[in-house]
Amino acid sequence: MCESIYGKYREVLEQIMSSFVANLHQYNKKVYEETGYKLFEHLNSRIKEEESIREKCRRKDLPENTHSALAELKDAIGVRIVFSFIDDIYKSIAYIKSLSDCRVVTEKDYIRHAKPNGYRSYHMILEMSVPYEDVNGNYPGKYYIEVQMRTIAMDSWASLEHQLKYKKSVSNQALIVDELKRCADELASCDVSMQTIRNLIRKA
Ligand code: 0O2
Repeated sequence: MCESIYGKYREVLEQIMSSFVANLHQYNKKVYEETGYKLFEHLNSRIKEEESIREKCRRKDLPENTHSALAELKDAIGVRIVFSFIDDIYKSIAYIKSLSDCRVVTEKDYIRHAKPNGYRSYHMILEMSVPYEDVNGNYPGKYYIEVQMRTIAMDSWASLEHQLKYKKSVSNQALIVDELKRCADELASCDVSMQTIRNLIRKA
């Protein structure tokens, strides 16, 4: 069996991911204790699978090695946080930005600026400064985490749309694409209404 592309850093990646996830759960708990409401519904985290990261190296014309996987590509660690309400996404972004060991490398607000296909989500690449050596020999090391934040509606839409990618030939492709776009826009409008209703309930 060939060696993992993550080499000796695999365990470090797991540790960085668990500590970031634990921090977010802790924050969710604190907000719940203060307000009686959860900030986010749930979160999933993963180390990108061996084959996916190798395929991404090939797609980006990078050598298939540990340096590419950890320093050139920045989504070896992925965390997806799913919320009920849009405002809570922006509140969590502010919290993540306030963390002392974390620097935001890129941000893409596909919520305010949806992709043409209707995809909505907020993406951040974080550079974490951690007490482990990194692939460039730095200590503290720099490791990256891709964070995706979206509402429950955006999340179920993205899962459905993702299925299209894995279908080789789809009959009615154009119709499906149109319907997905229509559905994304309707869901976005419901997300805004849900937020407004919550605000009204809180004010009442
Ligand atoms: P996977 O297997 O999900 O991780 P880059 O990461 O820089 O090469 P890009 O497209 O510039 O790619 O980054 P972006 O826009 O931040 O998207 C990164 C991830 O968001 C993708 O990861 C998808 O998971 C998700 N995503 C982006 N656009 C769409 C979309 O239109 N539909 C769906 N369902 N998901 C999307 P990967 O690496 O493509 O794949």
